Order: sequence, then C-alpha cells, then structure tokens
Amino acid sequence: MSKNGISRRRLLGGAAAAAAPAALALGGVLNGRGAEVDRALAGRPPAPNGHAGHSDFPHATFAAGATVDHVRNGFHPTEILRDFDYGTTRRLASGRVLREWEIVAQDKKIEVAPGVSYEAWTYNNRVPGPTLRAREGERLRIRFVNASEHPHTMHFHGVHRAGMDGMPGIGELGGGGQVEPGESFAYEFDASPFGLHLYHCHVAPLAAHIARGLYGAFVIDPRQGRPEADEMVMVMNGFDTNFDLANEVYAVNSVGFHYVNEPIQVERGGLVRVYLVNALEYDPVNSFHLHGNFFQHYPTGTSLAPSEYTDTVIQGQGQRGILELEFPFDGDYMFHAHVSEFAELGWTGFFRVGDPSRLTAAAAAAYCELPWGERGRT
Ligand SMILES: [Cu+2]
Repeated sequence: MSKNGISRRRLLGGAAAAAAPAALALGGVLNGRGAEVDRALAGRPPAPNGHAGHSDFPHATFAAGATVDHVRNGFHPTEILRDFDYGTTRRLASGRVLREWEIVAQDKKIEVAPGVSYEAWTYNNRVPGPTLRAREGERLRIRFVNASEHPHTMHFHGVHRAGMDGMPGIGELGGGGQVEPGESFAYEFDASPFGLHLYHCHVAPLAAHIARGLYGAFVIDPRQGRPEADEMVMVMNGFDTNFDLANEVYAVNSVGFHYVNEPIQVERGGLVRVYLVNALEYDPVNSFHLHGNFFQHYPTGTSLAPSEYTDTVIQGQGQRGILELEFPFDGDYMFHAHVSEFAELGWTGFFRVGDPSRLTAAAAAAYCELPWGERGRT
C-alpha cells in the first residue's frame, strides 16, 4: 500500500472488474503514485470501444512515439540485448585462462519510461549491469570499485568459497565483505557450474539495493560450447519510482516498452537463444510468454537437454533460464509477461522476423496484434 492508501494492484483489479478503459484506469491508478508515470501514460488515448486506445498509433506505449533519452542514460536496451562482456584474458603458468573484469558501482539518474526518471545505483553505469560471460573451468577475477555514495558488494551465484560470496559480515577479514564507498575488492573464483546465473549487490536492505539497479546476468558457457545462435540477454526488471515498495514501471533491460518501439530483429529459420533472468523485486513472480511460437526451455542453463517445450515460463526472484527457438514465419511476434498487469506497465515487446516491408497482405493483416485485441499497422 502506498502512503495515500491506494494500491496499484487493487485499483487495477477494480478497473478490470468494471471493464474500464485500461488507459484511463492506468492513469487513475497512478494518480498520486507517480505523477511522472501518469504523464507518460497520458499519451495513450482511450478508444470508443472501451479498450485501451491507440487507433492513431501503431503500438501501445507509455506515450505515442516518445522514447527515453538513451544517450543521457548512457546505455541502449537494443545494444544491451546482444552485449556480452568477455572481459580480458591471459593464460596462467598452469595453462588455465584467467579472465578479468573491472566493475565500478556509481549512482546515476536514468530514464525508465519517457519522462520517468529513477535515481539508480549502477554497475558500470548501466542497468542491468554488464552481462559477464566466461567459460566453464576458467579462473575469474572481478575487481569491484565502489564509487557510489553507499556500501555495496557483488554477490555472484555459483560455486565458490564463502569469503568470495559478496556477503557483508562474511569474509570481512579478507576484505570480501561489505565494500564501503571509496573501497575496492577483487572477487576471485572458478567459473562453475556452466549455466545462466546472476550477480547482484547483497547489502541490506537487500531488496532496495537490488531494486536500485545493482544486478546483471552472468553466463558460464559449457566447455564444449552451445550451437551457434543469435544470442540475447533479457533481464526482467522493474522500477519503484516513488519508493513505496511497489513497482510503477516493468521492463526487459530497463526501459518500459522499448522492444515495442524497437522490435528485436531476427532471421526466419535461424536459431535464437535468449538468456532470461528475473531480477524483479517487490513482486514474487515474473514470467515470459511468446506469441505464435514455442521454445525449448533449459532452466538455469545447467543441462544441455531442455526440460520442456513451451510458450510460457514462470520465474521467481533470482530464477533464470535459457530459451531456444526458431521462427518459421515472417512477421511481428509479441512477447510479454503473462502477469498482464506487468505487460501493461511496460513489460511488452516484439520479435520482428524477416523484412516487414515484404510481408504479404495476409500476413500484414495479422501483423502486430496487441494484447487487448486490437491490431496495429493493418
Ligand atoms: Cu548495494
């Protein structure tokens, strides 16, 4: 509940029961909870048929045509998607590979929806932090510099000694506990097990430190590698823009509706691999649902055999999985949280398969179907 006693969840539920126009409902819901979000949503006009309207607009976003200032943010979700940070490597006398990174924590204001800013805490000036990628069995060294105003750590998921766990109070004698502003520490451990993991700050209050943006994906490739694919990272996150312990904006890679404005271009028939991580705080469950297709799901990426062929995965906080799929047909295919409330507050995107300008009329008619039953770009 927020200070004024209005819960977004309750209002959304009430709005749904009354079949109120979603755009109006969202505007009303967010009144008093986030004036900036309310203004951003004001670009979505109501439609006469009672659905969230956008008849003049090809897609539903916070504000038609508006985007955040990616340059000022210093990162771009379309680039983050395929940006894997391999660090630098050198061979040790033993013949093993030592892989190293430097990660700096800094405070930084970012724009998470048009006109909606957030006082983030960042790893290397971006949210999510860099996607660190290594190979099973390598020696990893991550030099962490805390240039923030607050104490932080880097807590890696994986197998390592307690002193390297990034936990305040544990390993303090070795300097591996809480890293105060101006301090630094080098985490060092072996890359194990292979799979899709994450790292995040572990300073209390934990939810607040994570929610501010201190998290990132951590990929350990199996020794033998995985089949060649168009690989991308999706870190599901959210932003509590008024600090009432509930999120106002939901996203993949931080900017609400970014992949609606800039669909993810992929090749028809090519293997696509998605590294999907749930870094959401304040909501216990997140999910990923794909339209018009199914994917193989490798939970935590720790097995080379998929566990399920599906179109929806559910992830609790900190869970992650690898999705593999091919698109057999050209067109735009939506993906979104199947928690509909999240989808309507930013967690919605599209894959764009092939060249839309070459779509047939029939394909174009089905092109870009929106979750509330309307169609764009027909
Ligand atoms: Cu922290």
